[in-house]
Amino acid sequence: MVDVEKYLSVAPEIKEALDSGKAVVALESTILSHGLPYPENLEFAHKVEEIVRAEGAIPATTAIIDGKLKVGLNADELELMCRGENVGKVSRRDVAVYLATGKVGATTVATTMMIAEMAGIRFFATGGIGGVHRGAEVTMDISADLEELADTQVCVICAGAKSILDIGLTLEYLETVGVPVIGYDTDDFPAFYCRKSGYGVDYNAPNPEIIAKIMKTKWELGLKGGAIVANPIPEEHELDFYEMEEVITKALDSAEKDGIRGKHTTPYLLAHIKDYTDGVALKSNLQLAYNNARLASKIAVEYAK
Ligand code: PSU
Ligand code: MN
Repeated sequence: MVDVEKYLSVAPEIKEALDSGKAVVALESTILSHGLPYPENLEFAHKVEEIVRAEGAIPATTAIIDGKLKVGLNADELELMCRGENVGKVSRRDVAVYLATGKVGATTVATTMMIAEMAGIRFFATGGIGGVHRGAEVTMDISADLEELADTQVCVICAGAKSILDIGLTLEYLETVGVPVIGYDTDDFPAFYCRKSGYGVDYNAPNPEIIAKIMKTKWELGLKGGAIVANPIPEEHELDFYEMEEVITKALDSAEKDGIRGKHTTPYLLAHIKDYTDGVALKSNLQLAYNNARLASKIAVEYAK
């Protein structure tokens, strides 16, 4: 028998907000445990929640702790995720294992979407999504994030995808599985640190209101799945595309030499990019994620009206 309530642990403030139809924005924890270094990630974890609140929405960071799908983490739980000791990276396939064994798990985009949908949260802000990896025609390394976007009714606000991925193939995959890719005030699909990737979006949405309306329409129709809102990094924090290409190529070469595969690939590449850029990329990463939290909150507030 399906019994989601048994596993779901929603913080009282979030439950109250959901019950009264207020805007709530989900946030992931893999970015904390496996995407950003300590202690910068801890400052980030608190600040991103403050940004959501400043826009009039309630933040809901998710994780798997003590056999529960946690929606909303307290300060100790945020610290635990940010220290990242013995914290696994949990994608859809890992969820039951982590719940049943009591292991602590950081939620990826895919898992955060799952948990958000179970709790009734429609909007989720992150940095970048997973996608089709370069060389996937041989490795078959395609993030579970893409299938989740196809199936789960959550709208993901991100800064596009890092070019550690094959962005062209990622967009093809999203088209195949029916996921709208909406640019926020842009015709270009952004490449995380860069405002342009060389690929376009399906639709340029000029404001949060229209994005809320598109999502309402999709879900009123009963269409399964979510959408991507691609929000370019603010110009003042943008990095040079060609310099980042060089850094990413170097990280990919290093991963190849070290024989990195599967779920370890993305965290490995992120950590190496950070090291190669001496913290410059880290600063941009934080800023684009704040920017996404701000937009996600505005959309969620519109949707709640
Ligand atoms: N891309 C980033 N930063 C991240 C991630 C992706 O630029 O932190 C994280 C997200 O949690 C995403 C996960 O869901 O990595 C994807 O991992 P994989 O490629 O193994 O599916
Ligand atoms: Mn993968």
